[in-house]
Amino acid sequence: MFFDKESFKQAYLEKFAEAEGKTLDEGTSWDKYHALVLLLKEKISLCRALSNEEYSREKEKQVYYFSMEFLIGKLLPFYLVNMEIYNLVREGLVDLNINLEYLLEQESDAGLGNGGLGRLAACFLDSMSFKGVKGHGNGIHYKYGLFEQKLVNGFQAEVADNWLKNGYPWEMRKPDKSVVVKYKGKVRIEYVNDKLNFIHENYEPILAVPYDIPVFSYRNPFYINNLRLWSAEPMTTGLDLELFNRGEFNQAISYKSEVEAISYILYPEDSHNPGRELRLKQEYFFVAAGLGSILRSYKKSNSAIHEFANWVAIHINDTHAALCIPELMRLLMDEEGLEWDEAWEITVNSTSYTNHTILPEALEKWPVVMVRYLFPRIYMIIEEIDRRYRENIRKRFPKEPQLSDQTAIIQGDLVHMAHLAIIGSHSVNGVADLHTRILKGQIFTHLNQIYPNRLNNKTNGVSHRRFLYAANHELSQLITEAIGPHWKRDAGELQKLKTFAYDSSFIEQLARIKTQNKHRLVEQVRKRQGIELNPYSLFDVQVKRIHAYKRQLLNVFKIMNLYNHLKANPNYLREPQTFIFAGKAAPGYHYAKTLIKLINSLAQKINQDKDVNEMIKLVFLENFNVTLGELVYPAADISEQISTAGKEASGTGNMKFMMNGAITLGTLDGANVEIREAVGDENIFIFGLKAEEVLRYSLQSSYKSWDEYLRDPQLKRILDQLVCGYFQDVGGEFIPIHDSLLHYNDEFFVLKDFNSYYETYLKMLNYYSQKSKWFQSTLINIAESGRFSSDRTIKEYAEGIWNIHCR
Ligand code: DL6
Repeated sequence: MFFDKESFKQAYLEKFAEAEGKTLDEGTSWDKYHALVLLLKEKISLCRALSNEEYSREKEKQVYYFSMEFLIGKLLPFYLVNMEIYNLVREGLVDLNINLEYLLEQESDAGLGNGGLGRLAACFLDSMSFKGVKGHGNGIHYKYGLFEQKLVNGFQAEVADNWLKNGYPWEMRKPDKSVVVKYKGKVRIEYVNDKLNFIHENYEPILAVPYDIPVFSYRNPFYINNLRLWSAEPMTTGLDLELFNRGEFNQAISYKSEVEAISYILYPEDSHNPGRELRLKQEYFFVAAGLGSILRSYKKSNSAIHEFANWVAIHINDTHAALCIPELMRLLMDEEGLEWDEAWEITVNSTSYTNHTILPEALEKWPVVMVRYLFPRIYMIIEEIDRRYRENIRKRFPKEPQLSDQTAIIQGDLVHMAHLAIIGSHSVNGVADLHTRILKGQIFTHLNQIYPNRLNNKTNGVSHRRFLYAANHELSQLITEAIGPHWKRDAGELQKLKTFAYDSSFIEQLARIKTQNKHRLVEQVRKRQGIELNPYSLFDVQVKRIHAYKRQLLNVFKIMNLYNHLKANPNYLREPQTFIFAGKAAPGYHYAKTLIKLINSLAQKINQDKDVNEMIKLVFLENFNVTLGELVYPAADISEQISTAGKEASGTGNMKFMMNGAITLGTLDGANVEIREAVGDENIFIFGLKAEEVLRYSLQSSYKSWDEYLRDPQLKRILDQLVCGYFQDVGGEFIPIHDSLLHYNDEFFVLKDFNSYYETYLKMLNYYSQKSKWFQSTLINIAESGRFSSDRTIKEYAEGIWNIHCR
């Protein structure tokens, strides 16, 4: 990239003058940031041009990862680290009187995702590039990302995330690569030369224009992949000049606005199906645009359409992209002239699907009428897939006549997208062992019987280069000094750290770095929210989307209980503690928003109470995003992973905390189960019902939350405090929470698990007071976190699903 600081400075000054047309002194921080990104992008483009030559010389299979969400966060700091020029650039800029930190602040934290699913997609992009997989992202160029969260009087308020307001210098608009996406209209069927032709007429054409973002992974200039995000635009200007000239401005641009609405906003829902037409239009939009462009470029370099599946893998990230299946069928039959059977074989062989949730509300089902109206030809194909599927199942399982109905795609007046995705893919994977077992045994039992080899597990992973190497400089340095630098390439090498478990100086350094990272976070919290935290206290952290099944409420109850005890006995706790929450609630999810208010009301009460606030503090961090996560994970001591067992598909925050040395307090849910296997019982704190027990209670309806309330005086007191004027700043806001527990029988077993959670927490506090033991456990967590790197996951996807060998 740059040989030394001087050559960087020279290149930077030239780029600045050329791009900004002013002197450095006149330049704003944005100008300086902009010039730096342009300079790096130019270098990346050069590498890419060279690697493209490689591509064509050495033909390799390409993967396209279709996802509605890519939560990529900031690219500049990560790419500087990946290019190993962070210090060189920082120092070069210092010479020019520029502070790199200010420039980093200029970049939008591109929030094109809601949570785990979108961040996973971004980690996969990094690992695909790193592992030498030609794997590209395909998604939507949302004008507004996930909303910005503000706290107003303790309530969540949502502000549009205008991440593109100054432009986004990493992206490149590619109008010449646009694709026309067709909605609505009618399908006319012609019979010509013994062949049926399907002609889509009177449709509404929308132009899908791609924006490309380069994916540059750690020291790998040879595999610069592409994240392609599609923006919806009218075919022509979209402006009706006649109406405009008559002064009818709104009508004049109404068509343009209607079209652009398709890529306007990321739905702020992760497990609630908004069920709106626009969302379904979005799903088809990026599918049709992506596949159209893939097929076009495939045909440029390869004329044999029947070999498509040997060279192209289409991966659908949850059912949001399941329309890939009928759309690929349409392209292969209507545009390439293949017969049904061959098109089907190619489609199934090239497509694979990942399921990320078992929550029934997130398993998409779309009304037949809506699908048929928006995409008439696609609906015809879905109907035909469904018809052939039913016929085949009736033949294969004559003694089980109900099987075809139970597993069909069209069920009554709904299109079952997960069934479509399973039937039309050669591989379906869950995201953690437990999750996959639940998919096989409870959710898709019949489909698993029909396709016994199709369902498989690929436990999630996260980019250890982003969440450990780049996010935690001091710890990374310590690790490198101890075991050498190779762990950045092979996270499995972290295991070597285990030899330091009894090295007291190493253990002390771990403790020192943790405190340093707490200082960093404390400073940011002071700056952003004006709240003073104690960097010498234990940091107990729960950051993730706010959802009933993730049970932030259980954590709140723990804090209320500690507070109650502390009021009665000031010596109840040995060491000061800081409780940290962060996360967004879907705007329409009233319960989750009430939880945020509850946390903030409790924070107000505790933080203002002089009797306790030397010992406990509670803070809700505003606007959780990737950048804030990178600050929080390194500072945490306790990682709260307390979902109701069986409900969290995997979790990935648990992995990010672990690699930064936080110790998990969790249920046997999702990937926590595998974290326990990795670190051993001594280095994790597990409590609560197991998934089988939760299932048994639910099936037998044998759980009575009232019994728990009546049995446990601590719990009774807390529940009463929720609704009896204990929180002075609210009226009856918390009654719905109280009712969900007692009148609706506590769906997520908060009361049932409370005791075990609280007892386990006290044990953890006791363990924390034995600092050398605690930091030994910290070390074991870091050392065993290598298996949760997305490099491992991508290798498994490549070899087990996409049939690609990777390094
Ligand atoms: O697989 C990534 C991530 C998991 O770690 C979480 O456990 C899971 O809740 C999340 N799922 C979703 C649901 N989206 N849909 N549909 O975000 O996926």
